[in-house]
Amino acid sequence: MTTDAKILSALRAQPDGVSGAQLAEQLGISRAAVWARMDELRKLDYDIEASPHFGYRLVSAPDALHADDLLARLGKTKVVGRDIQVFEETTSTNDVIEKLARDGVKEGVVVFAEAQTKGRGRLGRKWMSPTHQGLWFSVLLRPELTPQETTQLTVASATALRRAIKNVTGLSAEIKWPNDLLIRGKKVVGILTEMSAEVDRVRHVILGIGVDVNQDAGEFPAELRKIATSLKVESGEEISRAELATEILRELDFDYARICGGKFSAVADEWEAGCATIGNNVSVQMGTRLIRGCAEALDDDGALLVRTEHGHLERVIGGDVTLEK
Ligand code: BT5
Repeated sequence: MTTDAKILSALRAQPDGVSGAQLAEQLGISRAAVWARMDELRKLDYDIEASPHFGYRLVSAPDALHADDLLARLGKTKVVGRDIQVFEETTSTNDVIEKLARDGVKEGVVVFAEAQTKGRGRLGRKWMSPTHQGLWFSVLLRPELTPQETTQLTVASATALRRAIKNVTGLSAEIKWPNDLLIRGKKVVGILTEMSAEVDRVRHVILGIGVDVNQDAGEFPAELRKIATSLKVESGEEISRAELATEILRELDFDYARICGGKFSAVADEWEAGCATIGNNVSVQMGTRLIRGCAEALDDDGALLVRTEHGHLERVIGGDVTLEK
């Protein structure tokens, strides 16, 4: 943790105030150095009160994402969020992680961008990533999975995101296989899983996650208004993106540990319970092929099992699913 992350962490742990002397001792720096760091944090819009009696007190934090702040809020995790980087703007956070992966960086690093100029969905589709309004981020993972098993990670991400959204906003989102979370039928989260693999071994997986947080309904472009929503629209309240971000990373870390520990079936059970797809009639567009049927379950790799109109059980590992009414 950086010094600023440690300071923010200490301020959060003692909301009534912490003395300069105590901070200096805890951090192994002089009181003057603590004072100087507080000044820098204030420049980043942290409202930090200083009084001779109570010491330093964190009154409020800005809504902007700061790596130090996120690390301080998150605390220790097993893998996800071991390192966090925040960019004001980038093409796509998946691109940034791809570079880090090729440089041999360890798994668990997370890259957030306040805005993406080339945010992408699957099959070259665009992902709108307006400045400061959502969470646009990617996670580098190096799991010991076969390429076929990586769908498990998309499934795990969806369950983790669902829990985090529930914990922070109270909202219940529904999962739509394989990579969407919906609220009242409208998309609020999209997940893009990209990987680099050999025939039977995964080199790395990049989980790219987009969460619509604080947009107002009218701020979505016309083509998205009918199909997309934000947590603010659904809850009627502005959401702290930093709080949501750390809750998501914590839940992702938990589910990643479950997957790595061979407990995918527990994740899959939870996924099925929160899933709008299972038990429903669906049509699935897979390239040029369209199949229709009833989505019955997930298999052990996270693929969707669809009983077709002709009674066959089809294993679907990719494609666009539409829920039939
Ligand atoms: C997805 O693709 O849903 C995956 C989206 C992943 C975005 C994250 S953000 C961080 C990381 N960096 C990236 O560059 N990407 C990832 P797909 O299922 O193909 O859905 C794409 C479709 O969703 C588009 O064609 C639009 O119809 C719709 N869409 C675009 N922007 C949206 C938004 N902000 N909210 C809801 N729907 C959106």
